[in-house]
Amino acid sequence: MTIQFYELAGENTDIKFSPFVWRTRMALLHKGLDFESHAWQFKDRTSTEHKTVPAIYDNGKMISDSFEIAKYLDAQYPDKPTLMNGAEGEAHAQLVSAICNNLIFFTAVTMAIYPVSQILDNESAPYFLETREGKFGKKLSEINADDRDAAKENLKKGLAAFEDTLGISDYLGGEKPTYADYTLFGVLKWIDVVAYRPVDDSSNVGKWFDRISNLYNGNAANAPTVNNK
Ligand SMILES: N[C@@H](CCC(=O)N[C@@H](CS)C(=O)NCC(=O)O)C(=O)O
Repeated sequence: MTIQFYELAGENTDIKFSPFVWRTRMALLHKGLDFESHAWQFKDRTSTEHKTVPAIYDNGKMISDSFEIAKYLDAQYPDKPTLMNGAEGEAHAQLVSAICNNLIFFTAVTMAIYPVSQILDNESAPYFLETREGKFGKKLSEINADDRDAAKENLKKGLAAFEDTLGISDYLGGEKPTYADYTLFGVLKWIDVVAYRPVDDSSNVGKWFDRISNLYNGNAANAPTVNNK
C-alpha cells in the first residue's frame, strides 16, 4: 500500500517549504517507501482529518507529528533502512531536534517567516498572518531579517556545534545519515526554499547540506524553490 503523504504548499503547489514536512519527506526517502504526495495549504485544515502537516496515512492509520512519523516508520518497517537505530538513536535524534526547535528556529524564523507569508494562496494567507502575528506579537514584516548577511552570521553562531561535529563525521549520525540529520536539514531547507541558501558553501554545514540535498537522486536539491521556479 502506498503511503499518502501531506505536504505544506504555497500558492504554487510545487513549492513545498515546511521544516517539519521536509524532515518527513527525507525520512520516507531514507526508508525507500512508496509514497504519494498531496499538496496541503493552510486553508485545507478545515477539511482534512489532520490539522497540521506533515501527516501520513498508512494502513488505515493517520500519524501527524514529524517525530512520531519517524518512530512509526522505523517500528512498522524494520526491514527497511533504519532512521534512528533503536532507543539510543532516538535519544540522539531527540537532542538534535530539541536544539533545532529551541535554538536554531529563532534565527530561522527571522529569515523565513515573512517570505512564507508572501507565497501563500489568497485564502490561506490571512489565517497565516493572523495566527503568526498573534504568536509573535508583531507584524511579520517587522520580524523579517532584511540584513541577509547579519541573519546568516547569526545562524552560523547557532550552528557552531554542528559545524564542529560535521568536521569530524560526514553526518550527525556518523558515517551514514540518520533522522537527526533530517531534523536539522528541514530547518535549513525551509529557508532555502522560501528565501535563499542559508549556509556558506565552504563550511562543514554547507558541505553537509549539499550531501543531504543530493541523497535519493537529489530529491531535495531538485525541489523547486521560490528563486528557481
Ligand atoms: N510538532 C509538529 C509541528 C507541525 C507544524 O506545526 N506544522 C505546521 C506547518 S510548518 C502546520 O501544519 N500548521 C498548521 C496551522 O498553523 O494551522 C511536527 O513536528 O510535525
